[in-house]
Amino acid sequence: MYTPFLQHLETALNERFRLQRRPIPEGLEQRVSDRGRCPATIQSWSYQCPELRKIRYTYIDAGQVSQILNSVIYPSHHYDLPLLGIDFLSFGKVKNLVVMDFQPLFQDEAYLEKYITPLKALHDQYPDLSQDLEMKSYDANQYFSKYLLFAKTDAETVKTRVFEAFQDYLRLYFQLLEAAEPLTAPAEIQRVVQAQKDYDQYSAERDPASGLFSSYFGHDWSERFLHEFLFEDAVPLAAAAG
Ligand code: BLA
Repeated sequence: MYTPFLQHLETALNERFRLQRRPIPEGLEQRVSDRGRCPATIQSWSYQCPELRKIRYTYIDAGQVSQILNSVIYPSHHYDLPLLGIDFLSFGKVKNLVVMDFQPLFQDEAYLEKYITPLKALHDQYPDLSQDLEMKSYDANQYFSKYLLFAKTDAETVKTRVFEAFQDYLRLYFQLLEAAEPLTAPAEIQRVVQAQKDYDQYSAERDPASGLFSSYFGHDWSERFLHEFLFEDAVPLAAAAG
């Protein structure tokens, strides 16, 4: 379902950046489960380059049962750019949930004007993919922009409109990155370091996928996947407490 998206993401990255593999902890790169109704495979990739300190994407293929593409791009700490967040989920071909956003690190006016306002023109082209759905796990006002794509749609629309929107959002993101001025003041860079860490902490604590991971791949593997790969800069709650 999302294979063309995955291929486009890889091509777009390789056209623009000199990617280096970023190591994925032992055992987390790939896993196969036969617990569900359909065998499920989860596979992840991770890269870095001078402009982007962590690019990660994950594909879950459980055949007819579910197909998921999830990705986050973290710019280097000397860019205060939003993170690029992608979460495309299909369950049984009938339920398709697509989310894509420039995920703001800060919510002040000046920041939003600089990095989110440029998204408006694109967003306006896809009213069908901007459905104002309610978020249950996340707070829509933290790490999300008002111009996110957020829709429940059908498989045909995924292939056409969502694929177009995905390419457009990705292109604009790379344009903003190209135009961005690197930060030089240590305090400003430190602020970005902290904001990206806070994003990982927030996301690790709320990720609605942990139940799905556990059911397919077991609790222990899922915890490792969450804390050692997806959101590796989050401090596990138990460690934070004690
Ligand atoms: C929702 N994302 C979900 C759900 C799952 C995942 C299972 C719930 C779907 C449902 O309501 O039935 C899946 N999340 C994943 C997977 C990974 C993950 C597979 O992190 C990792 C491999 N989620 C993101 C990113 C964004 C995001 C980067 O990981 C930003 C674009 C958004 N996912 C997002 C939103 C929802 C969601 C907004 C709806 C949740 C809500 O209602 O609060």
